[in-house]
Amino acid sequence: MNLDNFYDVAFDLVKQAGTIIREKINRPKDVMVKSCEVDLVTETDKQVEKLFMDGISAKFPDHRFIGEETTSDGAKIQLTDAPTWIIDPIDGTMNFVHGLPHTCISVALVINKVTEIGIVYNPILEQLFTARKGKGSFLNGTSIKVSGVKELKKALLMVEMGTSRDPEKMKVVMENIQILTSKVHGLRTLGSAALNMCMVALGGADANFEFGIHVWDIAAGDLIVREAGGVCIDPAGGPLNLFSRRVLCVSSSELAQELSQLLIQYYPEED
Ligand code: LIP
Repeated sequence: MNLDNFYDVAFDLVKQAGTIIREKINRPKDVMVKSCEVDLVTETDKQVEKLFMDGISAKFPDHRFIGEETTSDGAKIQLTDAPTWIIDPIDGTMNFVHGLPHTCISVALVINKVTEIGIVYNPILEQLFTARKGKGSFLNGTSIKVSGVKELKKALLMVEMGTSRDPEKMKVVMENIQILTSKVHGLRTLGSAALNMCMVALGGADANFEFGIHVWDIAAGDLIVREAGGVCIDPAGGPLNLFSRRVLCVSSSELAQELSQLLIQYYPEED
């Protein structure tokens, strides 16, 4: 098992994917809807996912994949102990469709159910976040650390509406925003779960939570936050389950505890 080799091959493919995303973002797009009118996919999402999977399969034929555009048909995901790449070819597809430059490719390698590699690349703003288990997190090759902020009243929070317009889910999103607005420094939305998490890793934001995300939105971000010294847990407290469609990532365990006690919880059907 040669993790350095896996990383180098994935890194090259992510950079190639970035070139495609950069070339396509300001061109007319073929946009299709998935679960609802605000859950979008484009030809570029599919092209990038294929490029990554074909490139990995050519070098490592026994590796498996969980990819947003090849897996998100509602079937339950089976994670085995085999090396498995979890891919979101374009996280922030809505931003990509509109030409808003907060969009990225997100890939993670999980072996024996442990995340070994995480890469999130925004090729428009040239932000390349990388992490290897036990080796720290980096932005464009420079080491990054979470802010360490411990109090909610001093925290900048990344939040999202998500891509579901289910009334029950919307109610929880709105109630949480209402509760938190008066308790934090500020709320921000980037429109990409992976980039929201990377902002926590970078120390530019202090916390991020979302209900309804999928494993491909958060697998890489989870490692990048933890390797930057942050905490990723279930929003109600307790360990993070990558497949539970719930995430809370934070700059300190104190802030994690304060937030998890305040949040109104929502439990989507698992991946
Ligand atoms: C989306 C994220 C968005 C989040 C949604 C969804 P997609 O991913 O980027 O920030 O709110 O839940 O996961 O569909 O653009 O890959």
